[in-house]
Amino acid sequence: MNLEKIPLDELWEKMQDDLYDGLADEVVAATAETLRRQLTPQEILANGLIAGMDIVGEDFRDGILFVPEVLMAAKAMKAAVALLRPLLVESDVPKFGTVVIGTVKGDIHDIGKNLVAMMMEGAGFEVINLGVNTDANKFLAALRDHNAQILGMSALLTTTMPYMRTVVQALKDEGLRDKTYVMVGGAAVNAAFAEDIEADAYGPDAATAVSLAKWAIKHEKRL
Ligand code: B1M
Repeated sequence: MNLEKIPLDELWEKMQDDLYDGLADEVVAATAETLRRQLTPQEILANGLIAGMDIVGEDFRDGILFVPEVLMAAKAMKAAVALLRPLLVESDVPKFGTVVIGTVKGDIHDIGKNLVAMMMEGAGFEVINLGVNTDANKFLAALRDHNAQILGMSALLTTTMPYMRTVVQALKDEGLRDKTYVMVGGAAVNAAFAEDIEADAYGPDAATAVSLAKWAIKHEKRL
């Protein structure tokens, strides 16, 4: 199919359908075409990839899709995000702060957390990405080893988000809480929960997470 001839709204629809079907090559090709049309990574994520993944999430919830299909969709999304990565991380800004980020213990969802990490890099942060299933000791060791000012935790499951409270408590126990700006996010989390566990900020999306982190550094919050 000649993607260059497809109107943009149909291209978004195709990208979402192909993501749903886990067709990585097709999703990558559509992503490349949107880049050729000079759309921004943020537009591509919002209108194509994240929009497609939201549909996958709904059908996963409703028992229409199962783990193997969702894994295929996640693989396709990751392949497309790899194409956006150079644009998301490219930055002439000198590094001005360090962020330790990870998905909390028990949770292996990493697409959103990796987007936050990439966009933080693009904004000029040094990012220590600890991956998934990260326990409190690992978060604390990385904060110390890298002298990081910001801790970012991601959780997508209602069963794993309470672990964020455990990490905040560990920071308090180890005397690191006052020097660390704690940000939380991920589909399971909301602002009320962030406040309840005494995190400093909740990021509903990657762009907001970056703005909050920049604000924290600028205003020397907990540094
Ligand atoms: Co999972 N899963 N999953 N899954 N999965 C959800 C989260 C779910 C909502 C689906 C559903 O039922 N509708 C549901 C959770 C229900 C709940 O707890 N309330 C669910 C479930 C139940 C499960 C399993 C338990 C299923 C099972 O095995 N029975 C299992 C758990 C595994 C585990 O972690 N232990 C499981 C497994 C999986 C896969 C492995 C198949 C796969 C993950 C692959 C991967 O990540 N490598 C998967 C996927 C893909 C999803 C959905 C469909 C999509 C998640 C995603 O990548 N979204 C998801 C449905 C959904 O969320 N709508 C679902 C796109 C991504 C860009 O968004 O991660 O939210 P998100 O990130 C956003 C913001 O939240 C924010 O910025 C990002 C970009 O804007 N953000 C932050 C994220 N982290 C942040 C941190 C910040 C700030 C902002 O500061 C530090």
